[in-house]
Amino acid sequence: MNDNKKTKIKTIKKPSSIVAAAAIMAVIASAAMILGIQTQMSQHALAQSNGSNGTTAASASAGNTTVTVNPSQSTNKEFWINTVHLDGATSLHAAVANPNSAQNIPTHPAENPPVNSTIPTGGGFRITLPNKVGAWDFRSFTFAPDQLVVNQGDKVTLHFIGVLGVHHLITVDGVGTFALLRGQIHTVSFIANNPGTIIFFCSIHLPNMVGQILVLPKSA
Ligand SMILES: [Cu+2]
Repeated sequence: MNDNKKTKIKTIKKPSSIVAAAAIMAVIASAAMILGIQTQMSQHALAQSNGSNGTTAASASAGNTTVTVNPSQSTNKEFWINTVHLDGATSLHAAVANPNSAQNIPTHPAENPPVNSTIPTGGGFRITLPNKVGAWDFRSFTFAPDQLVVNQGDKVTLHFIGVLGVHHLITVDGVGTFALLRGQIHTVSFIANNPGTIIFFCSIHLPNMVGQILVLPKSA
């Protein structure tokens, strides 16, 4: 229901003033909520009356309310981008092996890290070498999502969310650079005037903490 609501709000034509926009959006939001509740109730009734076929009928009914957005139309595009690191660790069972507990008996010893592993410098990767019981881990930083697609002329809003990693120093090419700590949200907005690719990256965690915004050319 949230997705439907967002789509409805975003397809409203550009209002003449921000105050008018806020008022209209508030009305639309409450209307969407009421409609959403009614749709849900009628789907429930439909599902009940159709018996075993109810799920299919409800899906078809919801499908009829889909709003089609013209891809060449300029709209506001809003994204929430999390800072993430992926961690791969050796079997912890090997590290906490306890002969008195059947659950903690390791089925195999911890594997060794690759001998000739070449990890790029730049801070985006981290490997911790095996400890005294052979446990080691490997970390890779990234953004989620890291691939965005917008249309030329869109107003693009990016909310960067500090989730994993203590500290990031993020640059959105042509827009600006800012620090981001865990627990912070930093928002940037810009108009995607030119078709092409806009890069965003964290200079502390290169080369892998990088994302791309693909700006599709406006159709003639
Ligand atoms: Cu970073």
